[in-house]
Amino acid sequence: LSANWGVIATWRMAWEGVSEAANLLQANKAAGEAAIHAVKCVEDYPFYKSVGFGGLPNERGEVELDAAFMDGTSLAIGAVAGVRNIANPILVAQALSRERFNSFMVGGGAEEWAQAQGFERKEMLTERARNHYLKRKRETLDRGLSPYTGHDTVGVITLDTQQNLCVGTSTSGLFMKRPGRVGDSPVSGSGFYADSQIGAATATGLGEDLMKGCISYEIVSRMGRGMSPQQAAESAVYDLETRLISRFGRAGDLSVVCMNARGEYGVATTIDNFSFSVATPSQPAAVFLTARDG
Ligand code: SD4
Repeated sequence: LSANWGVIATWRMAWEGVSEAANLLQANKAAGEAAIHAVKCVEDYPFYKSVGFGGLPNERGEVELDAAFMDGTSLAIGAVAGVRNIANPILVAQALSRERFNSFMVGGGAEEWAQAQGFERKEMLTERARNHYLKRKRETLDRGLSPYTGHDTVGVITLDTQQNLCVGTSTSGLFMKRPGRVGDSPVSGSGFYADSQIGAATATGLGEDLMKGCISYEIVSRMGRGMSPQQAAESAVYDLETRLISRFGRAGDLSVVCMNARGEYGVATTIDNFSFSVATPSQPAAVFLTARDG
């Protein structure tokens, strides 16, 4: 009997974390441990401008981070939003997922709790991110462009050999966001969802639009009604895009990855260059680039 496991994540930046998670899963480690490990790799890497340390600041120049963790077997969820000076928001989210109450915390309250629990504090704004922020701010103001671009969330789904599915997300959110703005990434059903009996999904793109369709829950729900991961991802993204265009005039960036309890995966996007990282028993850790309608 060959052991089944899998890991899939949004964006190329997750590759290293995905390959390390693959090693853990292959060694029969738990899905939760593997998902947290992969997200933490991305949070810790200083050159990724949209997650954790080195993430871009809000319009006031302060880094505010969102993260979430869901265990698809117990359906436990933990999340933080708008937190500052916390080295690994994903670890706080995971710890909160073990709390019966108060499992989604924001801002100062979340920071106080994390500090009391002994989570590492850290100045998350790097010189590099500050310079990039100042340069981008100048460029967008000079050209009269919308500053609200350039935002990538890491979302990692893991399936372990015991058939448990977990998902973790982490992001610095929308570039030039207002202080206090929260996107889809820490919001259950929008940025992520996992049910070990069915599958899991996670999203990246414009949170304001992803939340209009509770896209991750929608995808899991479609898999639960018998769709393959690819059918579920494609049809859910297509339907939300169509609804947004007809009701609202336009759709922002919507990209998703998902995996079912058998380790089959699906990907869909409305943008040209969405990359994702994946590893399964038959697929060594690799990055793929999707083309729209591709
Ligand atoms: C947000 N969805 O805060 C996140 C950002 C993101 O690719 O994923 N960008 O809206």
